[in-house]
Parts: sequence; structure tokens; C-alpha cells
Amino acid sequence: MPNATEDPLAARILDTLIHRVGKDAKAARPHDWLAATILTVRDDIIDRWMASTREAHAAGAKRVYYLSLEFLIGRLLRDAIANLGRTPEVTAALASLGVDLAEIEEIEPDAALGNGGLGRLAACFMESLATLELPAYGYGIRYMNGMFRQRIDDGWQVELPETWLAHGNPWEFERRESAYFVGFGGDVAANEAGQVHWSPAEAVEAVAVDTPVVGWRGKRVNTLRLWTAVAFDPIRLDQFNAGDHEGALAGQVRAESLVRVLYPADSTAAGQELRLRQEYFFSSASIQDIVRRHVQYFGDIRTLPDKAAIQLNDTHPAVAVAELMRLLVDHHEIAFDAAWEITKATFGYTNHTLLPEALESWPLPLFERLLPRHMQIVYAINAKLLREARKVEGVDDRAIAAISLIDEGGERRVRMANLAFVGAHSVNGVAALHTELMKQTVFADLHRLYPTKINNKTNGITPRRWLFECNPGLTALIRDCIGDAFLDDASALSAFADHAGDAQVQERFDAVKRANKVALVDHLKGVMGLRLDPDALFDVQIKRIHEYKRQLLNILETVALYDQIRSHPERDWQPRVKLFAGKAASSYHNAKLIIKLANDVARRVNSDPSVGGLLKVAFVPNYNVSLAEKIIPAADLSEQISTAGMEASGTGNMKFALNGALTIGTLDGANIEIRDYVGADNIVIFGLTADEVAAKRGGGYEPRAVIEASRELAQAVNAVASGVFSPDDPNRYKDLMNGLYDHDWFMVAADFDAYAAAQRRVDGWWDDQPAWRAAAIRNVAGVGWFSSDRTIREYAEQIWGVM
Ligand code: 26Q
Repeated sequence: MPNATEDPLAARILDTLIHRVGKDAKAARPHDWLAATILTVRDDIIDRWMASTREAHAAGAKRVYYLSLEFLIGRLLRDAIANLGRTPEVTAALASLGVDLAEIEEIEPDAALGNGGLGRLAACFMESLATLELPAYGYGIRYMNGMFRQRIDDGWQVELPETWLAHGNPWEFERRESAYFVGFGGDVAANEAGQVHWSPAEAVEAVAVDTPVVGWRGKRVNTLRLWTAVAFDPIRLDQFNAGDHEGALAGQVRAESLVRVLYPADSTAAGQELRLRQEYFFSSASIQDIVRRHVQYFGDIRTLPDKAAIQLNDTHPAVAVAELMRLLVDHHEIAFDAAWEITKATFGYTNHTLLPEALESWPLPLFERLLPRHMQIVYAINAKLLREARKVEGVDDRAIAAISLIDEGGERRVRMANLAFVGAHSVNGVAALHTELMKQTVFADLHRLYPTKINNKTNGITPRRWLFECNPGLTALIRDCIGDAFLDDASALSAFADHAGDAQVQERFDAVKRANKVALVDHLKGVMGLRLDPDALFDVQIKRIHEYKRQLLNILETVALYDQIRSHPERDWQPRVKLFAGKAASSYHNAKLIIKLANDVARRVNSDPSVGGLLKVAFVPNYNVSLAEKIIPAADLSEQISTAGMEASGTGNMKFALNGALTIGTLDGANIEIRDYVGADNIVIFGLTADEVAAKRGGGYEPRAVIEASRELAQAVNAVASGVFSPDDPNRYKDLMNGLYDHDWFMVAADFDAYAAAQRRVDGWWDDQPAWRAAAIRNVAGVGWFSSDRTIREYAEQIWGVM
């Protein structure tokens, strides 16, 4: 063992261990080393962090504020060290102390403050903002319990509480001085001068907790500011002394409930009061913080749009539009119309879904009871909006009803998407197709009224986490082939395509992929006792479980393949491993049933000696960012098979392609643009287009006839429906299969034959390994454009005006 005292970094880590963690090297457990390492690295980040803040202040720079109820940042240590360019140094320092960096990285908990794509996008954006040296703050909630931990018990999903803060969080700084009053309920009064005063019935204090976000090469460090909630009078001593010990703490318990848990639904708007309270709590604290900073630095609130760009990550923070209006009108005494111009010029809104059940709207009585002043402001905005709309030629009563901020059909509700749309100067979709569908469907009438507001910003992913860090082998190969330019500009990856046909490069590519697969196989053996063949084709579908993402299509095709392999064992089958992972919203019955089906099919297939190792199926529990970082570099085939028109963009699709997996996918979301960039010859596209799906849904689609016309599909559906995979409960999948016969909303039957045929094309391709590897290399080379640096540059230039 080298001598630690000769390595200055090792000496600092040791000193931190002793003086800040309170352990000596002999007694230290891995968690203590992790804490000591993080605290030491953090100390070095702080200098850059403060310098970044000073520079932005001195330059009077415009700041970007990204408001999101989710930041799915995952583990931070590896990312921070890599972006600082200090991985070799930290590895060596720890080694001199007898500690393995990889081992302690592995015990850092995932910060799982998000459900899926939208939350991970926010995390990639934060990293790219720092990389592009843009002064930016992310604002969100510091949930005490993030996304639930998933256990699979007898094939069923079981949700367990997630406890990322159990060992403390050495990354964060609590800022007791940055605290704001957030009120709820109560009533509103106006004086003779028309001045409005809101007296909330309750209030909590929002306290800032900051985490540094390091950009690539450590150029800039930005702040992720997450709010926690504190009761004003955390313990009522009068009550306590009177013997009411629980009542004395009730305020704190009630305040904490706001930040207790992330809502684990990504595609249905829960509509619960606590969710609206969370949304207002963090929106209000964030807007107050932004306004305070602006006034402190620039004096005049009227210049806010010149110095602040606030981006709303979906409608979850849309109440911020009304909150800014309230502060401008009630606190800064700006006239309503002038305040409205300031507000619109400040906000941008990003839409992430067209699913009607995911569009947020709040029952009017609930909104009014919780936020009486905001309700008045929403009415005032609506009156202005509808007055203007009425003046426009062709706007009839139907259009007015669609544009209104209040949904009057049935129980009256406040439409958050309409509020965000009218309160923002820019409204963007997240892939080209999605943006077009926004114009044609949900926002058709608002789009006619404001034809220049809707614009597209195709999503991206950070190549630091999703290539350099998760796949160092491939990164090294690319460097050897094309040099280092791609490290700072992902579009330079295109040069890698020149090496696609080079047999030596192909061989190295294969060696890297195989090593990644072996590492995954080892990991899965450890966590679930699974034995997989690293030479099989790894076919992967990992994402939230949802009917529109069509895990069921994949499972039914797996059943059909199983059947085929048994009926025709003599054919030249290509060994396949089918991997599934993902969480289902706790209340989503069919999604949970699909998880059980995947597990039932896996049990049956994996224990059937007649498939002879040609097919293995596994559902990997507890999908999260860290698991994705292990699975994606090991994937050969990326399943992106959503019903066309339903996946806004997808970002997993980009991560797989960047790691040299081929995509099997529909013409949905960003798949379309991925095909354009990697070339139609290097991707497997199948199935109905969005237009064709819409036409079929419009009438005349008879799924029963389609199922009966496809022997393979009929057999698979019948096998599942009749309990072949669930002998313990033969009726378990009856209703699920009947759904296919009755309506098949997600077009599983309609796309089945095309999907199965596409899978057989995949088999043929895989059989020609040189052709497969060439295509895989062209995928890596083709997707540099999907770097979140490109996406953020577009937001910066076209929406925020900061570049
Ligand atoms: C809303 C109200 C109440 C409770 C929960 C929610 C809620 C929470 C999360 C609604 C939606 C979400 C998450 C949506 C999401 O992740 N959308 C995905 O966003 C990605 C980034 O743009 C896209 O790539 C995906 O296509 C899209 O599904």
C-alpha cells in the first residue's frame, strides 16, 4: 500500500474522515469513506461555486430558472469527480488509503426525486446548463422519500419507502437565511384604494437546501435549490407543557407532509389536495426567491424579464404564473396589465404529454379554498384572455370553451395547461412529432389564437453520464478512432461512422460490449441469482410500466417466440435474453398486472428445458438511474415500441443508441428523429404511424378480427388468457386479454404482426455480426445531436435569450 501521507489528496480525505465524519481509518466503514470523499471533493467545488455566483453577479447576467417538481439526479460522486477531471487522482488517493473508489461509489444512494423521463431530463439539463456556463438555478422539492423502492414478491410489485437521506446527505447545504413564508387558505380583502390583502389561514416556512451542480471540465458550478418545509412554531410549548405532546408537534408534522413524498404517478394527474399544496409551496418559494434576488441585484422589478427566464417543466409549477402576478400586483403595486406583460415575458412552458388523463386540472372549489387570491387572479387573466379571443375572427363558443382557463364541462376545474400556455411567451414540445400533435390536438384553439408561441425543442441527454461515465470502454475506443473533439462537442461523434466497416474497430467494439454484458450478468447474478449467457442478444425494455409503452406487446411476442422455438427447434434461432425493468404507479392496476405477467412468463420460459437456453426472460427489480447506467451499456437491442403519437419524446431511446444498441421502434416521439440521424438502414422501424392510429381510433378498428387473423398472436393471447402462465390463478389475465379483444386502445393487436416480423429481421441481422456491429457503430456516431448541450443551446438562444 502506498503511503497516504505522500498523497496530498489522500491526506485531506483522511483528515476529513477524522475531523468531520468523526471516525479513524481503522473504524471507518464504507459509508464513512464515502462521506469523507464527498466532503473533500465538495470543498474543492465550493470555490468554483462561489466564483460562478460572483461572476454572474458582476456581469449583471440574465439567469435561467428551471422549475420542476422532479429532479432525477441519481448518484452524484462519480459525475462530480469525472466532470472535474479528477477520476484518476481520486482513485489513486483512495487506493493509497486502501479504499476502492468504485466500491464506495456503488453505495451512494440514488437521489430518486423523480418518476421517469421528465425528472431525468431536468437532471441532464442542469448538467448541460453548467457545462455551457450559463448561470442557472434548478428549483424543486427536497422530498424526504423519493421514488418508492420496488421489490418483486412472487412476481408482484411491492412498494417500499425510499430512504435516500438515511445516512445524511453530504452534498447539501441548508440555507436557513433563505427562507420564505408560504400561506394557504384564509381570505382576501380589498381596501378603498383597490389594494388587495390576502390573509392566509395557515403558513409554513420554505427553507432552501442547495446542492452544487458541476459542469463538464468544472467550468461552472450552478445550484440546485430544493425546498424543505418547517413549521413557524415547530413545537408549541404551551401545548406541550399542558400535556398535549402530539398536538404540540402537529404543526411540524403538517409542514413536513408537504415535502414528505414524491407522487409516484407519471401519467395520471392524481388530483389530490396535498399535490396542489406541494405545487404551490415550491412555486411560491421559488418565485419569492427569484423576485428577491432580482430586486436586490437590479432594484427595479419591472426589468425582471431582462434578467430572469423561468422555465416551467410541465404544468406542475404552473401556479407560479399566478404567484408572480400576485407579487407584482399586490406587493409591488404594478398595474394588472403591466404585470401581465412582465409575467408573459418571463415564463416559458414545456409540455411533456398529450395524454388527457395526465393533463392537470384542479376542482375549482379546492383551488379557491387553498388559494383564494390566486383564484381571483386566474379569473382576471381569463376575463382578459376571453375578451381578446372574442375579437378574433372565427373564434366561436366552442373555441372559447376550449381556450378558457376554466373547464365548464361538468364539475368546474382550473386548467393548468391553459394557464401555463397563456402565461408564457414560449410553449414548447419535446420532439418534432409531439410538437406538431400539440398544435393539432390539446392546444389547437390556443394555437390558432397565438400561432407563434408553440415551438419544438427535441430532448437530449448528457453524454457525460450516459457515455463517458457509464461506458468508459466505448469512450476509450472512440477516442482511439477519432480523437478527443467529441468530449467537448458530441456532434463530433459523427466521425466515428468512418470506422463502422473497419474489422479491427468492430472487434474492439464487440469486446467492449461483451465486457459490459459480463459486468451486467455478474451484477444480476448477485442481485437476483440469475444466470445469463453474455453471448446472447440482449434485448432490453426499461422504462416506466404503462400500457402506451406497450410492454405487453413485447411480452406477447416473447410468448409467441417461446412457442415457435418449441415447435421448430430445428430452426436457426438466435439466443436472446429479454430484459424488462420499470416501476408501475401504485394505483395502476393493469401496469402492475403486466409486471406480474412478465414474471410469470419468465418463470415458465426460464425453467423449460426445451428452449435449450435460446430464450431467457428477466424482470429486474427496482429500476432506477444507477441500474440504467449498468444495463444500457450492455444492451444490443433497444425496445422503443410505444403506440405512435403517445410517447412525447423518450430519452432512453437516445441513451441506448449512444451506447451502440440498435433500436426496434415505432415512428413515435424522438424515434423519428433518431432514424433521421442514424439512417433508416441502421434502425428497425415497424408499425402504425400516428396518423394511422388516429384513423383507426376514429372508427372501423376491430381488434377481435385482427387477433383471429394472426395465428401467432391468437395463440399467444389464448395461452395467456387461459392461464398457461398462471396455473395457480388461471383467470389472472382474462380481463387484460379481453381488453385487447374489446377495444385495444393501444393497438397491441394492430401492430403485433409487424412487430414480430421486425423481430425476425433483427434475428437475421444479428446472425450477420459484422453488419450488426457496423450498424451499432453508426448509431453511436449518429446520435451526437441528441446531446442535452444542443437542446439547452436551443432553449438559451430561442427561448431564454441568454446566448
Ligand atoms: C401530475 C399530477 C399529479 C401527480 C403526478 C403528475 C405527473 C408526474 C410526472 C405527471 C407526469 C409526470 C411525468 C411525465 C413524464 O415523465 N413525461 C415524459 O417526459 C419525457 C421528457 O420530456 C419524455 O421523453 C417522455 O416521452 C414523457 O413521457
